Amino acid sequence: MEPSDLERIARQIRLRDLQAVYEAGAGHIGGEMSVIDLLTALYFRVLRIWPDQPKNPDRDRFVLSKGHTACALYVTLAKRGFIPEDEIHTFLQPHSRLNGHPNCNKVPGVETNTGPLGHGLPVAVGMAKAAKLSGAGYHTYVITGDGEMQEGSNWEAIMAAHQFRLDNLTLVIDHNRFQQGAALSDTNDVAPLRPKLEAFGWRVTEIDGNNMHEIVPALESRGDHPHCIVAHTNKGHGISFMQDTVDWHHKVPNKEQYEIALAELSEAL
Ligand SMILES: Cc1ncc(C[n+]2csc(CCOP(=O)(O)OP(=O)(O)O)c2C)c(N)n1
Ligand SMILES: [Mg+2]
Repeated sequence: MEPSDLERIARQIRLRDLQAVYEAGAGHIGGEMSVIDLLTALYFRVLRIWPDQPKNPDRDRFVLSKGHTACALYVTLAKRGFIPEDEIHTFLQPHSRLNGHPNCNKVPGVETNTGPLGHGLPVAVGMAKAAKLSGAGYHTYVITGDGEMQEGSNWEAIMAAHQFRLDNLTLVIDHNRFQQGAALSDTNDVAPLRPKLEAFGWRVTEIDGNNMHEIVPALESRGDHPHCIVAHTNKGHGISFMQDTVDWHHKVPNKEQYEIALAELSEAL
């Protein structure tokens, strides 16, 4: 699929995500809008996956470590055919399998449970190491938040990935410059990320993480080391009044805000 097709799909996913968060009255809309272009490129171009065989052993592995943005993953999985599209209406409802954080025992296509930050990358290192041990050809991708990179467990995993020579692992950091209720720079500022990852022996690519023309080649790039993509994104991307403010980590739009956001995203379709 070409970048222009991917951009169209990402706009549709953004719109459905907004509707789902508004209907459910909860979600993490800012970090969902920042990560949707990355999810779209992965699921509609890069990942070797078969929605009718979610456990096929040859599938590429993908871990959404920033599990609070589960709704964006559900909408993407539904659009790709892993779950019915009309199931998105059940997001956060009693007895729904679409919980606030992804559960691999309930939702086909979810590789591992996430939500407690700082665990997805260590698990992904295990998946990539397992492929090395067994000779499997799959590639492992993981997306973390930038606030999430404050968790020390990530840095242990980063050291291990280098030690294990995991050239079959790609870490994407959704660098939207905000975490929960604060700017990254006002809390525990892990930026700049590139020199830190390079010092740990990783190959690093920096991209505009809301631009398909930069996302696709970065995700498809292969080399001799574990690969980190520092994806510069905008928290709330696509919705003017949400973009780049600290307010929209998990705030839910009121009716008036919803209609403005809906109009902006629909216009882009
Ligand atoms: C271990 C842990 N501590 C705290 C939280 C609560 N929490 C949920 S999201 C979040 C901020 C995450 O920021 P970031 O990783 O930058 O995500 P994004 O900006 O992409 O939403 C926090 C502190 C959590 N889920 N797990
Ligand atoms: Mg962030």
